[in-house]
Amino acid sequence: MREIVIGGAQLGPIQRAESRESVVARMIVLLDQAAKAGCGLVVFPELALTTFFPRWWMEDPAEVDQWFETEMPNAATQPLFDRARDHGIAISFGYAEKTSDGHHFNTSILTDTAGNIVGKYRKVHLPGHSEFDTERAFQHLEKRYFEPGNLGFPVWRNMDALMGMCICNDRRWPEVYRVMGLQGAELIMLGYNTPSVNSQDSAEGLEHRLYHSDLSMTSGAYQNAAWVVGVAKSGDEDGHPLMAGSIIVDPNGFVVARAQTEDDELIVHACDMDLCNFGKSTIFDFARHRRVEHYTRITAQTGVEYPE
Ligand code: CDV
Repeated sequence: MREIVIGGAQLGPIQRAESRESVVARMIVLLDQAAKAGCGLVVFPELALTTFFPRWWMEDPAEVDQWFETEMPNAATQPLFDRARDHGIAISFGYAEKTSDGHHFNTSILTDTAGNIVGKYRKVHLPGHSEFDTERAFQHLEKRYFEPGNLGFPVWRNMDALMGMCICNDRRWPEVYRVMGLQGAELIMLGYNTPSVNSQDSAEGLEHRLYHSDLSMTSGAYQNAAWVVGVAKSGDEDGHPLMAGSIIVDPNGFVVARAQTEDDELIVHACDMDLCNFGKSTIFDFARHRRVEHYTRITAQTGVEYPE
């Protein structure tokens, strides 16, 4: 048995005016709860340190850059790293990264239990658009503010397990899980900011969004015999609702923990990495069963090519 008690630390809304220091204080409260619950690893959402700023149209590069971190850890996040190290808890969280040579990415990092960064991932699938869209009720400008990630989908050995990360929209693409599955991933962590419905919209709309989020993660877990931990930033950010629904999924595709609120909330499950062994050695024994000669379209084309 290789058990890691994992916490999914959902964050409620972060208003545009809220400082990083204030958000980090909220994250530390969740971390302390996780320590009490015996967690060895805690996963926080995508862009955990700020509001979901890609909804705002900005033209001035200095205004854009205020949302980005140029180093990690930095003054605002050092207390989070310190508390995690004191508790002996590994953490993963997302933030907007500006590199020393001026590139902008939507990034997640993973630490070991001593607070050292052992993995970095940069979001590959950027949803939305890059120009102001007059047809939209609100903007989704990830394609404007970020470049597609350039690190692929690496998997790291950490805490005697094989761990990978992806971010939000990535979770909807089966290729993401499979590329990590092909490196033996036993745990895939991700955070998300997914727009929800407004109060005047139908409840069915939210039900569908939650279902599609679950479906993406449960199928990714099952088809690669890996644990998946998906953590939301949720609730109303300056009038823009984000859905909740953070979950922990076992390697058989079953949801074993689920958030009940749209606020700061910790979900916890004791995840045995050895539970991945059965699926990886039977139905999803890739080496025995995959037929790559028939999969060439997957990397040879992006859009649909219809038959004559
Ligand atoms: N932050 C995201 O990537 N959000 C997308 C929305 C825009 C569809 C998501 O896939 O949840």
